[in-house]
Amino acid sequence: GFAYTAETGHDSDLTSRTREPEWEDNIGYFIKKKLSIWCRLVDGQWGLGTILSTSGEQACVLLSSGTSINVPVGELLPANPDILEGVEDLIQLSYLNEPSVLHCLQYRYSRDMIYSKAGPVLVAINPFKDTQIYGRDVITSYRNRTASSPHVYTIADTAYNEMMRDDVNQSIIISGESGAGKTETAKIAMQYLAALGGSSTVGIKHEILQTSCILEAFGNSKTTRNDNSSRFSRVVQLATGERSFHVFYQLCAGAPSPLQERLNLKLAHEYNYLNQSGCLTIDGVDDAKRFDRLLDALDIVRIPTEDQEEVFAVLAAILWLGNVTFKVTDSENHVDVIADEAITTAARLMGCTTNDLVLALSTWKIVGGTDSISKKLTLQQATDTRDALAKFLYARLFDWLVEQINKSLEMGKQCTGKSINILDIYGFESFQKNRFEQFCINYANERLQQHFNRHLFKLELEDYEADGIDWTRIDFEDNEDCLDLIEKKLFGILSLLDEESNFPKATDLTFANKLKQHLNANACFRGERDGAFSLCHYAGEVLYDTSGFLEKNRDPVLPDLIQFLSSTGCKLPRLFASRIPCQSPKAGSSLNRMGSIDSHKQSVGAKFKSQLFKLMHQLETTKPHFIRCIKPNSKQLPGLYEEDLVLQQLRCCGVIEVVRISRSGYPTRMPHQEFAERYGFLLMGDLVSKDPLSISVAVLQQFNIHPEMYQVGFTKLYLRTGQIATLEDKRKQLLQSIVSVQKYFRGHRA
Ligand code: AOV
Ligand code: MG
Repeated sequence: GFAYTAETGHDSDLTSRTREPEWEDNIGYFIKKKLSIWCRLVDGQWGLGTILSTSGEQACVLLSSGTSINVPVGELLPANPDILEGVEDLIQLSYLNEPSVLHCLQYRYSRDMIYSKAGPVLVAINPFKDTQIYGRDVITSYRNRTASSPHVYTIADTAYNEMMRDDVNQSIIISGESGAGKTETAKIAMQYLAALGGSSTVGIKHEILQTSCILEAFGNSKTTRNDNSSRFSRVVQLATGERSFHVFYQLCAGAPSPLQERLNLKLAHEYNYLNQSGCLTIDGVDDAKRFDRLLDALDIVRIPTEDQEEVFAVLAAILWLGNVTFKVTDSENHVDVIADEAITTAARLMGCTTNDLVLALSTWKIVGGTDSISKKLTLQQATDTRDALAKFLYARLFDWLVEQINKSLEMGKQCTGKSINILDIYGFESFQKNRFEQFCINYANERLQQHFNRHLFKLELEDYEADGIDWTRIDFEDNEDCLDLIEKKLFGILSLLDEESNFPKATDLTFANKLKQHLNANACFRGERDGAFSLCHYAGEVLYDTSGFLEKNRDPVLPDLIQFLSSTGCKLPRLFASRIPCQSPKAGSSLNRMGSIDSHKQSVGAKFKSQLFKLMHQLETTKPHFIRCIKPNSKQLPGLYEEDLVLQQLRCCGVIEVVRISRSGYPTRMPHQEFAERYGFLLMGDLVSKDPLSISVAVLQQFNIHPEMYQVGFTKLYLRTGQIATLEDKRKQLLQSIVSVQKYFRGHRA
């Protein structure tokens, strides 16, 4: 619709231009009309003011605080007229620059309007407090359409309606940095969808909501950035002030005494995997109570009691494994396992004999043909093996749980055959030091961005095609180049990484050199010094440090250890059954344990890529809806809006880009009728005989709007950015002159 009421002026000489004029060309106009501008201050912040005068490249600016300063013209940007203060959709802003977007979001945030739109995208700013904008009554008013302001509920509602109407699967894609509110947002969306289910699906409703309790207990932990962060591998090592997965503390605090006895459970501080970070509790969280809730949730999702018992046994086994210690037996640092409560309990809980577990943790069995030899491990190797086993057990446990939950939900589903997927995914990251993890995360986001661009492009095209508009003149950006750089089969970053990972003498530095050698000609790539390289992502340039790339790319998980244990007749918990390969360990498995990639084994990078492709494939069959979560401050506090932090996220999640893309075609669309009513009177001559479409065309011609700047559709007029401003200005001038004529006459009558 039409939402352009800005009082902005452009020189009328637009005819020779094919692009929106630089705003600097209009500074004279801003001075004359005393229009607001943004001025970058010495501290880097933006201040509101008006331009008093310019001389050369310098401008004298009167700030709203009352002081006047001299700044280079380049530090000024146009501000939006007051009438656009706090608009619901950033697309409505006449001037789309960073200070304007920041200000608009801040204006809304400070009034508890934490949701805004950026074209088709919902922007959610974490309030870090209870905002009273959720719950049954609010859900009802969104369902009845008595409420319509931007909200997760509108997104969920649209997804549901489109699923029912078009019989197409939907997805809600939620991204943002750690602590931005992705998981909460996903829960809010689920709440709405569950409420939509109505009374016929009460069972499902309850179940779906319970799954987040289970997934959070097993998948989340306290980090310094978020007390309830969605994490995956932090079983064996913790940073100060952080915790391992919630479920460990819940189990230790809340297990009823029979279970406690069976698992030989101690308090959390007695386990090495939990006591190393100096942080065992979270303010305001009662772990024992949470354990009771977890038990209820597991029941509701129909995980049988025996399976629940096994889950807890595996958790306890992991904790006990962490307490297993070694003593050095010779000058070469070879070790024996210390025979104590830790190793015996861990072995019992894992269903194997103490002796087998001791062997698994302290020796390598190298099998060659029919012979096999045992070799003792060094302290480092043994510790790594122990930790790898703990991580593997946990990872497998988590996968199994997810499988069970999905199965259970599947059973309860009243088959419509259609689904709404909710994707809670880490956002683009750019730190001081960016490593393999950031590389993977950003790669995933690059793919999601492409998905997003294509979707947006498609939406636009549909609109244009329906209205008979020639869309070949619309340029859309694509990030194909960057993706290509990462994914190309020959000489892509991932394939070069795999190549180096397989090469025994390779180091991170040789990898970095190889990248430089093959990719330096690529515009998205730049080889830097000290083994670093930078990539031009859609959200900005990121400098990566290659140290650790090779090691992390080699799959560290050691299923052959589990294989060994099962081959000894170990009765591992049943939940591992499907994952244990049935053949016995084969020659060369020791090589795996030294870290190089077996030809049939996928590297971490390759696995990541194939999982990402699977995900994208799944998403492509759905109609996507996007939510970008923003963290307003790094202190997890309400009411605090740190401009720099917000801006950096707006750039990273591409919010500004989104608005730009949405506006890059013909962002102003107005039905001919509406256009004719608003501007028709500007025409000289007779209007009565003309239809709205002809009036539109006549208005455009009279004001010399260049044909590049608009297209005439069957039903609507499509205008490039800024075009309507000229017409608005003329209209305003004419109206003002009419008003002054009227005043003049009224004055004379009096
Ligand atoms: P994340 O999922 O984006 O981080 P969460 O969804 O866990 O972040 O949100 C972090 C915290 O912010 C929550 O525990 C709440 O206290 C608060 N919060 C978020 N959204 C809201 C909201 N709409 N209303 C009130 N409080 C909110 V991570 O999983 O760390 O990337 O890995
Ligand atoms: Mg999360």
